[in-house]
Amino acid sequence: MGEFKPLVFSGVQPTGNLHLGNYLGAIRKFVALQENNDCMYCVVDLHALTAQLVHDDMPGQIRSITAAFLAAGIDPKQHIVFNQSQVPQHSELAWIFNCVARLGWMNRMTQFKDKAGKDREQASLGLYAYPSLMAADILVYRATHVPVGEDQKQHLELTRDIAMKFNIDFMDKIRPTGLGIDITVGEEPVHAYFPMVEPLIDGPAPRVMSLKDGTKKMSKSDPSDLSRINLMDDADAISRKIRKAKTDPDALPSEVDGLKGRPEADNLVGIFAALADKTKAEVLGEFGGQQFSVFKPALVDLSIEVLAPINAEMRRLMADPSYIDSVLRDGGARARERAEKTMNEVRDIIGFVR
Ligand code: AQP
Repeated sequence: MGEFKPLVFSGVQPTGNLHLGNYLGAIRKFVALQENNDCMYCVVDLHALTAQLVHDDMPGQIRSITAAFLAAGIDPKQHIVFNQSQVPQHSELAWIFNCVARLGWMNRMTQFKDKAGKDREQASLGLYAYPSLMAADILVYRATHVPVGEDQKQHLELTRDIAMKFNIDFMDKIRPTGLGIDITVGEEPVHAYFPMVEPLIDGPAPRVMSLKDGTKKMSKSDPSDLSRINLMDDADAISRKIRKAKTDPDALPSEVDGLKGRPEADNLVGIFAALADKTKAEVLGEFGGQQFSVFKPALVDLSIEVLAPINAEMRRLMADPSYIDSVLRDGGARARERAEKTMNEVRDIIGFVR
């Protein structure tokens, strides 16, 4: 039995303002993981076309996500920071995965159902095939660990299904190449070319909810700007949004169980816990029995303390687009080299003449 070399990969779409959900659910985990892992962080610009085909300022959006990665503390020299469109191998592998994935699997994707809305006939083929491109983004590097928010869990299960089917269907072709590794999936021994990726979803805020509705996730595409805290919001905006955040009339409970059935309270406590690097129980230990009139100002202060330095650094970096572009070019070149190695192996496994 062998093991795949550990590699962390994740991506963020350049579709609008990054918010606290993207930061706590994804980017902050990216930073923590770089301590002990080889990491690749990607601005997934091809995915952005599934949300909207024509963007007013695509270069600006790509640079702002890159600036957020760097401002949060990702080291682009030690690790790889790049934008997806610089590595055409993602799209090539996605096509192969379109032929591996089954329609029945794709039809179960809840994010497609949510994003396509009622008029599915008008949704693009790209939106439907998005999870197959996401599988390719990860597997073109044979990445093993993927830090994401909870909303991406189903897409990562699909990535595992695609990897498993490829490994099984091509097992007899993989074995003679010597490129595969013997692993067990559940009870089943598999000679695998692609690893079974592990999602990294845990933490106190795997799903940050809207400030206006504790049952909806905080999202870039929510039409109400009051629903989210953007990483580019200044202190006044952060304060206004938290003060206006929906709550209920009761005091905070002293135990985590008391948050059940109180989605807005649960969300604000979760945000506080994540920002303070504490558990919800610890936060309630401090604020249990207090009214929101006490808790909200403390949350405002903490949010500003954590976000202000990131905000300032993002602004500084955004003022120097040529530096950001050089980071992406350098990362793109290093990513292409790795991706081309995988694609040559995949081409050989499939039997394409080259
Ligand atoms: N509310 C959230 N809580 C925790 N994590 C979240 N993520 C997104 N929203 C939350 C995580 O952020 C990473 C990047 O997401 P993305 O931009 O690639 O796509 P998304 O999940 O579709 O994000 P948005 O903000 O909700 O965008 P729109 O409105 O365009 O759909 C992912 O790891 C995601 O899990």
